[in-house]
Amino acid sequence: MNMTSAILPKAALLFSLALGSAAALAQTAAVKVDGAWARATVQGQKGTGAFMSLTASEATRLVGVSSPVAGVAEVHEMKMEGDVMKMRALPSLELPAGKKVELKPGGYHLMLMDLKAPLAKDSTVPLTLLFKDAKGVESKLELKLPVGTAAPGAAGAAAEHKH
Ligand SMILES: [Cu+2]
Repeated sequence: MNMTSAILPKAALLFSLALGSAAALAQTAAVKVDGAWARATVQGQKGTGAFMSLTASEATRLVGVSSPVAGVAEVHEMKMEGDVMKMRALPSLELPAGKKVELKPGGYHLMLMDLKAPLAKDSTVPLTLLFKDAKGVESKLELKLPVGTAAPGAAGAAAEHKH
């Protein structure tokens, strides 16, 4: 437990630095986020995924992601190549106007790597999404994702099922 308290202030500092450097960005992205969550990790695990659905009011692209808990964060795509599930980093993800784009296990996802501490179930993790529109104007979105072992909706459905 001492380890957690030692790591947290550092993460908070990194986060405020990241906010400071991004202060020049004028606007907040007009992108709706639903069902966002990050997958919990165990001690020693260095990478995990974050998932959500994104709906842009005007066509834009997701060009970057960052989090104070991860040394490296990338937009990833996962798909079958023959019999093998492969994962690769995408330079950007198209978000057409009004169309819901799902980031979910087995498909597009946000990859958090070089984790500075395990992501504990039922905690939250800050995440910043960076968008670039057709005119090249950048905007960002600050999120706080719940950490869990399954999508929030799926967990809720499972809980209801017990009654
Ligand atoms: Cu990945």
